[in-house]
Amino acid sequence: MPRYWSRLSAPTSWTLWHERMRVVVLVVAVDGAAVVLSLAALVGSTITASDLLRFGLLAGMSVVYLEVSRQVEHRRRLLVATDSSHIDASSVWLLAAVMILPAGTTAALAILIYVHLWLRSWHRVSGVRPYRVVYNGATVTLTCIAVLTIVHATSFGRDGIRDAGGAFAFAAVAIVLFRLVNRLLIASAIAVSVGIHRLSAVFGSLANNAMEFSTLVLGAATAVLVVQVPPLVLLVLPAVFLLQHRALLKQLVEAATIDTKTELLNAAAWRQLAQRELERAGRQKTATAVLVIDMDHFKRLNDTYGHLAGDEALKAVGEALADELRGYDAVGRFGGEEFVALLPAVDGATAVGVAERVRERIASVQVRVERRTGGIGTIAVAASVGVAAAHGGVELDDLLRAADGALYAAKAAGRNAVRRAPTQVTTAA
Ligand code: GH3
Ligand code: MG
Ligand code: MG
Repeated sequence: MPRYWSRLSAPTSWTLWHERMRVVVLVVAVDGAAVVLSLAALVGSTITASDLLRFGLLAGMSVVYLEVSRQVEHRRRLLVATDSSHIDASSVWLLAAVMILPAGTTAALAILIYVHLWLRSWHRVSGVRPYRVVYNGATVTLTCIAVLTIVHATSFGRDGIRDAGGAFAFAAVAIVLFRLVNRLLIASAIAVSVGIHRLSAVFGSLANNAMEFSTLVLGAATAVLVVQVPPLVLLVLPAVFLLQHRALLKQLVEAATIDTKTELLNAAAWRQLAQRELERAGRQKTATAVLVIDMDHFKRLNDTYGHLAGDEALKAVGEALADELRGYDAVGRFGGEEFVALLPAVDGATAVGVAERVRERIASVQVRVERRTGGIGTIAVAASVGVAAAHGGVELDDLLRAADGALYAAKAAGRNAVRRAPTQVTTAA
């Protein structure tokens, strides 16, 4: 038996069964509901020959798209260290199906797309858990059935596409419902498994929503084309590929500039941004300050609570820094347990005040960790901050050296402290 079948068809070996009880219940309930409702939809739908043709067209497009995009996907996985699986274009075909097919064929299309994705893509990716793929497929199938049910219960029928005004209203309603129902199902999984800590966990990030909106609009256009001028539906494919490349580009830029542990800038990206800010300060003769922030006794924290707890602490401190500093302050992780912030148009005295605020904020961070004895506990962390400031253009390394010296003084003074370089930094011409 091929490896992918043996991995998928052995649900007893799924890591799902090691999850908490409520996660298991949610997954089994959603998967079960998707199966039962899909069967009911298949049995209950009257499927005409033209429905079958349209189904074949959409299924064909989804298969062609996935087969061609596998090359791009393969390269993306080599370049981007992320466990996020396939860049998802399936909602193009599924939204179109919701708008023009009966529930039975729509559910069948959702299942076909997910089985194809599994066979040709996901099963090769290490770390992709089969139960999650099945759960995603189930939520998408349920989304389709729910939206179809709502749409058909209202005045929008499958013939709502015949005139321009009707098509526009129908598309708008279908897009909004599709996104809402899908996010609701995803958010409930997040709420049950890890809890909702941020609003973006419910609604998704802005970039993610923009991408999904474009995908769904293409789906609506596909529906109109399938009904009105079927041959032109092929024109949708290049547009979907463009969308995929757009998403790919965003991921590559992020991979090159963002520190995966803290989601702050990585050292190289921070340096570039800092250098640009200093050049501007040179031209405009304005002040610039740098904070170098080093965690206190971090080795001890790692030794006592383990490396994973250390990573959680870095993440929590990164969040605190991003929250405490302004949007245009460049904040980065310089390596290890050391952070840097460049504050444009801030003089030395003000920077000491900011550094003091940052130090207090870090000291108030409570990191959630799993105790070795079981259960969740919290640990406190602290950091020392070195501050250096300059007026006009200086070399970044001179500024960093001065801040490092100040950091050393803060450590020597007993840690959890702020110190400022004794003199303003200048660079010999
Ligand atoms: P000090 O107060 O003098 O700064 O003491 P310290 O223990 O923080 O300083 P030291 O430089 O001796 O140790 C830094 C430690 O940070 C060593 C390393 O194990 C840990 N560390 C560096 N990078 C990471 C990381 O990415 N994750 C975790 N968990 N630990 C890290
Ligand atoms: Mg340290
Ligand atoms: Mg250090």
